Amino acid sequence: SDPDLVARATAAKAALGDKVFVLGHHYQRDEVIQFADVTGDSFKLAREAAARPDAEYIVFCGVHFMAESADILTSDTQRVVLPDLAAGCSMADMAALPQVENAWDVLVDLGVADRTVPVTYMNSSADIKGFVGRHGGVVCTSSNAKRALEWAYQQGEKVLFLPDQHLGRNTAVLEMGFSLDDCVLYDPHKPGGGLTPEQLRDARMILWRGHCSVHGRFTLDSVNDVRERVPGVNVLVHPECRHEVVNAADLVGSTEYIIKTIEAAPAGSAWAVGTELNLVRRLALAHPDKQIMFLDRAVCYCSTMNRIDLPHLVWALEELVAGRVANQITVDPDTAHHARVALDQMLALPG
Ligand code: CIZ
Ligand code: SF4
Repeated sequence: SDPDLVARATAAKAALGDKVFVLGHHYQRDEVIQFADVTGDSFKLAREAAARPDAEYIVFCGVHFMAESADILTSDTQRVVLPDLAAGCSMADMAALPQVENAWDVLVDLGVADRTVPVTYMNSSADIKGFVGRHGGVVCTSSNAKRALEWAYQQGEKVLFLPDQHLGRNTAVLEMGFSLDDCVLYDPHKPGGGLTPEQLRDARMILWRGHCSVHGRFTLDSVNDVRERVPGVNVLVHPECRHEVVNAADLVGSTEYIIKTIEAAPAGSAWAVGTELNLVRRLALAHPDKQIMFLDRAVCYCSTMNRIDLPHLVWALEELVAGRVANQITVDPDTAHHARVALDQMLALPG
């Protein structure tokens, strides 16, 4: 990266000292990750921020919903900064609050809402987490989705799973023994979700029609192709991938699981990894004794994650040095309260 920008970022961090804490999501660019005080997935990062109450400024190198979660979990005196406000998440954007409220109204009209528990993936806006908290539901991550769903099915008979259809389906079918027919896909752009009242009444799992534009790109062909090219390769994918991809993979898990698996892998082993490319490239560089490759031949970064680059980070830090808090992310107190309820419910999950 540009030596002048590296020097400026270093100087700004030094000037701010313990007042600033920089969080770097695993999918961030190398030029940004080098300045992260801690790296992790969105949930780990939000908790790290909350565990540092002395850090007045949390600079979140990640996407918007992650900065919101950090604002919800940190104290009122801590301020969360997102270096580029355009760093959103296409998956989180696929579930807007009015759409989810509409879907709930459909379930109310059918008389099944009181038996339905909403569960939302961490990758959703604070508004959606707040909705879920208001309706007795829970947040989940890709590492505790099964436990969250097991809890939800103790509270009710049906789950409305937001916003990632793939995480919901993969968890229900591959980890909980549901059949594909137990799941229906609710399309927010169609009246009634594009489903008949019978389908909505019978389904145990109502999956929101959302997906990750990065993980959704891996196909069964990507898996077959790499197995042909690299005999003995282990295919390791994130549960945001399509069902047929996860089904064909050898191992599936969260980013933290992917990192631990690669770290523990024997020298000489070969791995095709189906997750964001910045992380896969860093894993390959860190483990030259293992053969680590991207699952697909095409390059796929998360374009919104990549909006946070070194110039944006330098700008955000230098603003703080100048006494200005630019790009602060705040969640209104009422939404934050209910979102916190759903997050705390996740923290209270057994196991
Ligand atoms: O796909 C993502 O954006 C992930 C893995 C987010 C997260 O929870 O860290
Ligand atoms: Fe959203 Fe997918 Fe990017 Fe993660 S990788 S921030 S889920 S678009």
